[in-house]
Amino acid sequence: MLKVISFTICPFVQRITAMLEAKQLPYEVEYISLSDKPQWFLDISPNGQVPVLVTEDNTALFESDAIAEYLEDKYGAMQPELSVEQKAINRAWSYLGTKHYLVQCGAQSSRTIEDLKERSEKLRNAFEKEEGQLGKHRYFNSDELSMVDMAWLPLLHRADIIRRESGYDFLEGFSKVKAWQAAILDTGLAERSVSEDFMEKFRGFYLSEERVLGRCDFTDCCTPKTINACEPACC
Ligand SMILES: N[C@@H](CCC(=O)N[C@@H](CS)C(=O)NCC(=O)O)C(=O)O
Repeated sequence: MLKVISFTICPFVQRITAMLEAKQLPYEVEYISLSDKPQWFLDISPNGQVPVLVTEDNTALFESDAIAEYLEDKYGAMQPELSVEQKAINRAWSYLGTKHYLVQCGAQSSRTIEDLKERSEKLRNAFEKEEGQLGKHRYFNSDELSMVDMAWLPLLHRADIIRRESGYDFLEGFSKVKAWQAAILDTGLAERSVSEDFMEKFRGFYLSEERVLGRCDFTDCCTPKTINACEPACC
């Protein structure tokens, strides 16, 4: 059986587990501590990072882009009819999403309003680009799920959690991205691609008292659009 080596709140892992769920492939997950990586993991992960996918032939694959392409090649593409150009475009939009995983982690980790402002702006630049692409279909460029939807799923899932838990909406003003987010969350893939204790771990890390998103209630308070001129009374 396929096996994913994972860290509970890692978005790169979630992209891969979401693909496995979308393709309805059976897999098991082994969680490791990133602050105390086991030697067996270092032996199979040249970059020392998760995800690692151990294939049915017992080959260890690393780097989420490579793993995502492997799953497409080995188990059937999500959009089998794409031209070479459309595949390249999909890869590029997927990359724009995955390139922002750590930007979102940074924004969520902000300890001050100033940090949150600066970091959300970077993240929102990517959502703004998406806003210009969306609108014709249910998902990214089709009424069927694609690689691009899987690459953006962790960002959209986390934006939804942050809005529900803190009132701060990374997607404020992006109506098409919000519709896309709703369509993707409606599939149930976001919940199915994380572990049962995901919310507990996520809250413990990003919504603790140290983090501005944990400390403040942003409902009726600073928003990404007003944050420049905002004197937060909510913190
Ligand atoms: N480029 C890698 C990035 C993966 C990544 O950054 N994973 C993080 C966890 S979310 C990690 O393993 N960090 C541990 C480390 O860098 O030592 C990929 O796409 O797979």
